Amino acid sequence: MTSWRPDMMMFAHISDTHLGAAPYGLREREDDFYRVFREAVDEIIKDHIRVVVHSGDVLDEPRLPGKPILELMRGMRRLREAGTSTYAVLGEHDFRRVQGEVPILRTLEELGQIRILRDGRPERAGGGMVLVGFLKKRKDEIYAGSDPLIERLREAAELVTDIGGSDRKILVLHQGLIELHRHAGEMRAADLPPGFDYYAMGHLHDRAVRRFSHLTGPVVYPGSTETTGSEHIPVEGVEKGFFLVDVSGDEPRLEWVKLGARPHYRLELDYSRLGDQVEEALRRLAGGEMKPVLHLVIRGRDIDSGFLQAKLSKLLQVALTYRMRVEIEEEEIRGPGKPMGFEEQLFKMASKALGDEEKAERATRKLLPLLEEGDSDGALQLLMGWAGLR
Ligand SMILES: [Mn+2]
Repeated sequence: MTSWRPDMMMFAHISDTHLGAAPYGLREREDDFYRVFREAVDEIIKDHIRVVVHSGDVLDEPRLPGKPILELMRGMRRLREAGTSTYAVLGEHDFRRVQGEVPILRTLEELGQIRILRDGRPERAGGGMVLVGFLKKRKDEIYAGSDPLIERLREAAELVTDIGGSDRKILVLHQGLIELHRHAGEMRAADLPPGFDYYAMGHLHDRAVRRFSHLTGPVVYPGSTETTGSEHIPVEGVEKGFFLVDVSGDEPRLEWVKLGARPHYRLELDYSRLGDQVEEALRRLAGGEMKPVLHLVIRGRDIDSGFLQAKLSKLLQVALTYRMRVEIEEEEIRGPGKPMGFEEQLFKMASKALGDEEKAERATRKLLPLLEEGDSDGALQLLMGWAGLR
């Protein structure tokens, strides 16, 4: 950001840094998470950003060895020394639901390195920005329970309407929206309250910026800063980073800051042309700055795992590691000569079950079509006729 001015209302929105994660148990992958985190801190300091909003999952686990905590503390100390304040909500990876347990982030707060947003309590972040955040809630705490989140959100929205009109209001949540992710989503966008200028979201690891007609600001997921494994991996790879957000105007302006995360590519391979395709991939991926992680999809039939492994292991010349999924192509079921149709198969099965071709004929060619049409009267008459009652 070259056009920064001291009067700008700006913050960095980052999420899901998952420090301490080591996908596939690889040391290189653990270091990737630290590297992009340091890079993010560098960018934030370089751009003179005074406020950082972290939407949760700062750490990968509530209990961690010293290394990730040291990385976090160094980053936070550098930000503090640059005059930058970091505000965070806790994601499910940052704390354990155990009575009396103290989250690691709470110890950093004690040192003045980070501020944890307390449920529904507005916090002035300086620069005319007001933050309201909530600790990660489980599905059963969102819509039910003694103190459902949706009620608290409504209260929070009312609370911030009383705050001066020129202030910018930012809601910080570590929750997945069902509209964006069917499986990882826990709540509906419709249940987010209007009244905020920006909805700083965490939990979903794919980047997303969405507008909903009932809301007064964009709903933004920067996604995780490194690839964690829950993302959709396209053929062309994923991009990781965070947002710089300028809320000084009527509309928030977002600037994407790309981080040097390790590349992840999806590679679709046809078993019958495996050798050629592997060679082609070797040529294409050679000489990259950082060895990628490959997500292979192998399609074919009569797959020999020894042959497969031998061919694929060549990819380790250019890739850090690879994951693979094998999709077996089913052979079509064919009768002698021409393919057997569905009705024919059904008739054969019915004949076998009833032990009588005539009954099977009646059931599949006369009764079934009537039932399929929902003609229960017709079906009943037919049955009564067969039973000699009509
Ligand atoms: Mn996460």
